[in-house]
Amino acid sequence: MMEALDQQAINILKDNDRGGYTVPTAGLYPYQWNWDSAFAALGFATFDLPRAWQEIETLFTAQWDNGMVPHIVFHQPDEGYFPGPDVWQGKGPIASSGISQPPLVATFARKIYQRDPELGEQKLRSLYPSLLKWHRWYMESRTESGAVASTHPWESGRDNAPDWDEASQAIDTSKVGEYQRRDTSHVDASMRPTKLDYDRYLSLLYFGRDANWDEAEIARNASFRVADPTLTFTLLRGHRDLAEIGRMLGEDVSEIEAWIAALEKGCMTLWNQEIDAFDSVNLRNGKFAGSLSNASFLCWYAGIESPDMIAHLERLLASGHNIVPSYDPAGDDYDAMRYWRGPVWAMMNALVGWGLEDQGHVVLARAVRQQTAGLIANFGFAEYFNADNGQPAGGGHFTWTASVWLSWSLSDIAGG
Ligand code: 2M8
Repeated sequence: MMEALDQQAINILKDNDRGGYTVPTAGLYPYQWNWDSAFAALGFATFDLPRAWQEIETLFTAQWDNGMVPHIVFHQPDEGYFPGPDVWQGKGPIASSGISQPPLVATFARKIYQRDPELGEQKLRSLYPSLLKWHRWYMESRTESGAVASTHPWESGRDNAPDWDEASQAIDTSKVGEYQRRDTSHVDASMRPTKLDYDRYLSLLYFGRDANWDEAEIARNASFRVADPTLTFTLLRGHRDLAEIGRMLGEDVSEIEAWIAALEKGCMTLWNQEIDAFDSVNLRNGKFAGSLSNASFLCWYAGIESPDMIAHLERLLASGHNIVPSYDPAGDDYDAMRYWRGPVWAMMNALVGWGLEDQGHVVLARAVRQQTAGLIANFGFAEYFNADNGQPAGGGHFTWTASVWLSWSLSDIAGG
């Protein structure tokens, strides 16, 4: 049975391959997404290394002159997704959105390199300047008060997380006008963001676009700017891996070492003593969101220890919920089925689990891995899973869930 699941996962990646890049799932997400592609590359690396590298190379063909790597690359027009390229009007060499997404690529490229160092070194030598430029863009344009700022809920990748609720109240939606959503024609509306969420997403998009995606103008005047654990922890971890890559290539990595030191200190600005957890901060008024999310548990992935976060994870494990829920089931805004407000995401579990493994928390790492394997084995390769009962939710036949299955060798542990 487990071999059958391995084969299913391979088939999902092959089915979602559009020639050089992979869509997250057909229909709902018909383009190339940034952090989804990082996972796709890891998945491909288990059976087709050249195709794994190609995924990353294709993503970087969309890199902007300022270093930003967009969150969506619109390779082929598709009426099935909104908002598309005509709405975003990105400024890169090919049609794209105007914001980025959590930078997983340096870390995952290093993992892929380790499978074949000879091919890997050749690939990394040509990718290294582009990776460096992207990380530098994050440090220069987005690092504020120590941590990394998200300019749009879509940039953090956790679209409708409770983290943004308070900060989003400042977004003026009065001029958004009429538009036609496409997502709710693919999946049930109860599993997706609300109409108010979408009005806000569009208002922020229009602001950035009308500012010609000028970072300084967005930093000064956009109504939304939130320091976020997803971006901060993934960038810190990405810097560590980029520095290792640079050393392997014989580069001077002192600039990256300074970034690591800055973010090690800066990520502590996300520590909210009221909930004893890493949290998001609204940079417009300094308020914490008060949200324990699955991104709070990315501290180990970033190489940051925290006994309090261990205690939270143990509490969640003991609570009987599926772990790791995207929002604390004990919190007021918990919704077991609605996207980033409760459900479990296999790809976030992988980041949390790999962080725990790296930091030597083997028992907890095994628990996260085992639960992730169980969810997929029982409920399939869903986009995400109900945190109360494991029911599959959102899109199916999903690239990053298949990639997690393959790259975390979940067939070795499922049912065990
Ligand atoms: C979701 O976000 C997109 C917008 O970027 C959407 O809802 O249309 C998020 O889960 C995001 O993290 C993910 O990268 C994307 C594709 O899987 O879908």
